[in-house]
Amino acid sequence: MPNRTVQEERLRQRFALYDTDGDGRVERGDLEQEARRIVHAFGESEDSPKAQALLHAYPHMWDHMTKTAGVGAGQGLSLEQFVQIANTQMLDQGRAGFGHMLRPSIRAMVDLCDVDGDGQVSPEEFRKWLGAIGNDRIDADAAFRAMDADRNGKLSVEEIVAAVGEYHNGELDAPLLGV
Ligand SMILES: [Ca+2]
Ligand SMILES: [Ca+2]
Ligand SMILES: [Ca+2]
Repeated sequence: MPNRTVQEERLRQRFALYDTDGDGRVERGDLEQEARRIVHAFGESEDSPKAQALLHAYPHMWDHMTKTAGVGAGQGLSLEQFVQIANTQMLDQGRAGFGHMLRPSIRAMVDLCDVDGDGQVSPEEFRKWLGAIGNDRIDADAAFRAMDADRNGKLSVEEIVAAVGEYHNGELDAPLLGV
């Protein structure tokens, strides 16, 4: 049984993360800025292919969300609108719906922190990820274990997509991953 209170609290956290200029509304520009901040935190040049993937994926995810909700492209969302839209999309698309919307951003984040180039995230690379999104106070190893569904010591894109969906459904205690 999904816990609505936990779900809403987590959406609030996501909203606060996205609202980079802190004006109480999330706009496309907030997402562009957040993507740029992450790219810089990884020490990546903005014109590298990996950086470009994230710089495109973030606003694109926003466009998808607002388009699905029938909100005009230039409009920002209030917290209430954001929570309502996200809840509707999760209900309509099932538990993994939210995660799937985030897949291109998750893919781009995996590529940015993938130092050894195996397409997956090692515990070390995961710490780098958390550092880049400024969430380095949590127990990274415990979070990693919780997300590593097949327990092979690496996080695949699919495992991360599933974890984000479960997190927002209140089923998994993992950190907010910044995507
Ligand atoms: Ca804003
Ligand atoms: Ca890797
Ligand atoms: Ca795994």
